[in-house]
Order: sequence, then C-alpha cells, then structure tokens
Amino acid sequence: MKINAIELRRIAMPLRAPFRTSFGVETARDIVLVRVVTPEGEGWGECVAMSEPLYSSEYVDAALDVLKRFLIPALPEKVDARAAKRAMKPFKGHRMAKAALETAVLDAQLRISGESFGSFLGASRERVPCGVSVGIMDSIPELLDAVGGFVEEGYVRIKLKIEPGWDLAPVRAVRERFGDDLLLQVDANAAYTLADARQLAKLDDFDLLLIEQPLADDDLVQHAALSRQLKTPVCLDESIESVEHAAAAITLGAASIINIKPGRVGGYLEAKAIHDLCVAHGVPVWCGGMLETGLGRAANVALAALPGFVLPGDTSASRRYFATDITTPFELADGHLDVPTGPGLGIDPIQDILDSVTTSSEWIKF
Ligand code: OSB
Ligand code: MG
Repeated sequence: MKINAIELRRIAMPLRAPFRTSFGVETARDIVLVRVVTPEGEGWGECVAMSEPLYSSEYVDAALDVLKRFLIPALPEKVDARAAKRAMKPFKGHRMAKAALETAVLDAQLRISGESFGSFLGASRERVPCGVSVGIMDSIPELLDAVGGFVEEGYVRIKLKIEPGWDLAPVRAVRERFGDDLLLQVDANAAYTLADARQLAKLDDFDLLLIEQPLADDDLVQHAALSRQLKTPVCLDESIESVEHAAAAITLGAASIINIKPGRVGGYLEAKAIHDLCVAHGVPVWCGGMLETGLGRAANVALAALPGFVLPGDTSASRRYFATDITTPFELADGHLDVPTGPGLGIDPIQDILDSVTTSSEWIKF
C-alpha cells in the first residue's frame, strides 16, 4: 500500500459530565485523529493521549510533534500495519502516537482488503459485554445517583475511581445500595503506596473483581508485594506498556489480571500479542478505555471480542461520554455493544460533525 497524504486533525469534544480521577479532572477531550489517504482508500486512527502528561508521560502536543517530526517520515514507501510498527520501533516511547498512526494504516489496509478489525484481530464474538468507569464525585449521594443511572441503562459492571480519602466509603455505599451481585471493581490510577496496604486490604470485604493500578506505574515489584497482602486480585493498567512488561508482571506475580489499552501499548498488534501471552498464561484480560470517540471505540470493541477478554471492558456507549459523537453513536443493547462488521473500523466519521469539532488540521504530503 502506498500513502499519498496524511492528515493530522485535532478535535475538541466536550464531555457530558466532568470525569474526575486521582490524577485530575477532564471536562473535554482534546484528540488528534490521524487520517491516512491512499489511492485505493483511507484509514483513521485516534490518538488517546490526553492534554497533560498526568495519566502517562504522553500529551497531545507531544504526540503531534513526534508524529510530524519522526514517526510519519519513518514510514516506508510501501507500508502496511506491520511495516509501520517496525519502522516506528527505533523511536523510544510515544506509544499512543505510534498506535494512532499504526491504526490509521491498518484501517486503510483492511478497508482496501475488505476485512473488519474484528476478523483481522481474531474476534470470537459478535457483541461484547460493557462496563462503565465512574469518576470520583463530591459526595456519596451524587455517586449513588450516577451508579444508579448506569445500572438502569444496563451496564453489566461498575468501576469506581478511587484515591486516598475516597475508597472504602464509596465502595461500601455502592455495595449496600446495589447488592452483592453487582460486578464491581476499583481503579486508583497509581494513587497509593505500599504503605497503604492495610487500608487497601479493607477493600477485601467487598468482593471486588479487581483493584486496578493501586501503586506507581514503575513499581512492579511493589505490586507483587501488595498482591500477596490482598485477597482482591491486582490488575495493572499504567504499568503495562508492552508485551515484555506484561511478561515481567506475570512472572513477578505483580498482576493476576491485565487491562489492555491499545493506545498505551503502541497499537492493536501489540495489544493482540499481550492478549495471546495472557491467554497462554491463564491471565484474564479486559479492554480499557481512554474516553474515545466512535472511531477509537470501534477498534476497541473489536479487540474486546477476542476470546481472552473474559471480563467486561470500559467500552461504554457513546452517550456515556458525548452528547454528539463524530460517528454513528455506539448504543448499549442489553448491556452489550455490537462489534462492527464492515471493512476496517466499520464506521466512518460524519463529515459535518467532524468539521464542527475540528480545531486544527495539517496535511503531510508524500
Ligand atoms: O485509568 O482506565 C483509566 C480514562 C482516562 C484515563 C485513564 C482511565 C480512564 C477510564 C475511563 O477509566 C475509561 C473509559 O470509559 O473510556
Ligand atoms: Mg485505569
């Protein structure tokens, strides 16, 4: 496949409600979309980097810079997703930027060959069960209202964001209100240290599916130590940026479950490799999210349909995030989202809506 041009389009998507985590509050998504144009068709990739380097070291301006300066110029004349991954490999880090470019190339390639993301990745299901990630709130009643709304909508699993001072009380309140059958888990986004092990062990009473990323990103050994002190399974998000990290975490006993986010690990090829490794080791995985638009969501839903994704993902419906998505919205049916079946992502941006949220656009010609 030969590329004629690449568009780097920046969009601003207001969130329906502020999303608060232990690292900050998000009120709008600032997103780079990569559009690869070839003589036979186009492909899209969504960069999940956030505006500020608070979740990881990546941020939107840096992603745009590394794409323009290094990643796009490194692409070979004849390219497919695998060749793109290989060409970008010498450059350290910047996995979210790499993922966006690799995904756009893969989408173009699959649209041309007529194969869907799901089929290419090895999806074994037509629809996936969906969870929802619920931010930190100002009060317990406010949280219970939010969770009640999501349960009503049909979400099959609730994830509560936690931080020191907002952990036991919200978990207890949600358990008391919604009962023991509710699938419930928590995500600390690295807000604790090993010195908090006693406090975190108090969560053992609430039969949680898992605790996600309790400690710092680079603390695999300490996660292993914490795992030995908790009954609740430890799941890693931020710590896992590659198949090598996943292997190390499994070997060390730092995680018994892994959250796979394609952006965080550098793309869908790496995400699939981590899935395969985890299946081989009997480690359950689930698909995380980064508040994606319909474009990123389409690929995530396809990935979440692979056989090793045995836990519901943070693949919520479009309306959980945005009043208006840039694609036909993903809608929950019986707690599930359908895996797109059309070529590539199987979904297209709606031009008028896309233009109305675009804040800048730049073309790189080949
Ligand atoms: O840690 O999983 C996380 C959103 C942004 C950054 C990090 C995380 C999240 C979420 C929301 O939890 C997942 C989603 O609904 O897309
Ligand atoms: Mg997380």
